[in-house]
Amino acid sequence: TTLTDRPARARERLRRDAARVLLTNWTGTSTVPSHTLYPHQWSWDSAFIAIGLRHLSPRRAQRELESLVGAQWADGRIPHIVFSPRVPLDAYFPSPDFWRSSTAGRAAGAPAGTETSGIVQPPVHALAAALVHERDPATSRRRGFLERLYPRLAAWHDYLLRDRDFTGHGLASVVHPWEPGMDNSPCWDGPLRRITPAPPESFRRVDLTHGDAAARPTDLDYGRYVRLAADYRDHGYRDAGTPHPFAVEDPGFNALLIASEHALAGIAEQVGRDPRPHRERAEALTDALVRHLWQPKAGMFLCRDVRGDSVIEDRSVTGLLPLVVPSLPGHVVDALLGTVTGEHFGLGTGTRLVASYDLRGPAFDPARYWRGPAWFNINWLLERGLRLHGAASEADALRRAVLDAAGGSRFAEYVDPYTGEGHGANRFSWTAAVALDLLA
Ligand code: 2M8
Repeated sequence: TTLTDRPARARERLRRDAARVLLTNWTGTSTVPSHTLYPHQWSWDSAFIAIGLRHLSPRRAQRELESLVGAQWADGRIPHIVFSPRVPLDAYFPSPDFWRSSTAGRAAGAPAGTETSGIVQPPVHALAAALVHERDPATSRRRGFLERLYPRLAAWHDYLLRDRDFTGHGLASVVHPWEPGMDNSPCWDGPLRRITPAPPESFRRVDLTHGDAAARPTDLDYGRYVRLAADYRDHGYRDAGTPHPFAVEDPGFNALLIASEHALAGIAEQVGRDPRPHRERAEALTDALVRHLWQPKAGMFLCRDVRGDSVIEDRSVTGLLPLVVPSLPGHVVDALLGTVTGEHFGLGTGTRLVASYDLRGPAFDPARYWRGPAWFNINWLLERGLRLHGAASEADALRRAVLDAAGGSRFAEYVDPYTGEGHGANRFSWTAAVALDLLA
């Protein structure tokens, strides 16, 4: 071995190990995030998984997204979990008998033959579909991949902007802390205080049989998650009829919608449809995002508590995700780049990866789920955003750090942003998937 071929061999080993994770977690029609902790199909996980899987099998990557949109509701929503009928009910909580989509969700258009949850996750799917297509356009065309996906992705975005724009700002609101994907982010602490938790004896937390309690949300959090989901279900999952006591305009969720709307314009072109409505919608969303959620003093975007009609002052990484938006005003981009490397997120000074929450924030905890640890899907998005806005050396450094941390933690679900120590599940699918993508 010479000194020069060592890195190449290390990359090849990492690629092989990441591929093995995705092959092991493939179920025949889709990929589980983790066989232990999350043994079903998750919405935004599948999008990131497809982005990695396209390098192993473009066809499988297409099927990953097709199986997810196959469970779409008639109102356009893509559910956050598609349950596998082969997995025992007690393998994950809340299970299909809690959500009862095929009965409770009938009026809102839930499918009859598949059990799903009734809430959603960040709309990163059109972006994933475009990237999957690009990897192998011939197979995609032969299979009619984009033709089948296009109307479903358009209906998904329509749902969010039709049924979830509670303020008239032209932005989508999330109605449950599981929807933005950052379950126990300190940003939700304030809005959640208004929610009466479901009694602890009314549910059983299966997650604690696989995960360390100190690295998971608390029982009090879970009581509130259960209450909100049960109330939504008991209102037939109809947004117009549900009071939605938790409603938040989240910048990351909306930024991904914008990136996906741009991707949808490209998809529309590929399938011979007019891309202009998508471009216009992406620009209108970008204006709304900057107008309502940009906070110049913080140097980043902050969430808005819709019910409390107030800004949520906590700095969460969700407020940096708009870096993936192409047409941001220059002053916003400059400020965001400063914040990524500044004292609150400290990339390149103290931490290896961008943390999920303000390093100086009162609630920061380097091990507890979305209250500080670094997440691989988020760092993949930030790497892309940095590159998009010309910060190539920061993007290169982040790419190396993501690959080191992914391999070093055996593809952990999340890591301590300072040390890279792994937490949560290992052999976690999106960690392997984004590593594969960054290696390609
Ligand atoms: C986590 O969320 C689920 C609920 O959806 C859970 O804790 O049981 C989050 O990290 C979420 O972002 C992720 O999609 C999901 C599966 O990986 O796990």
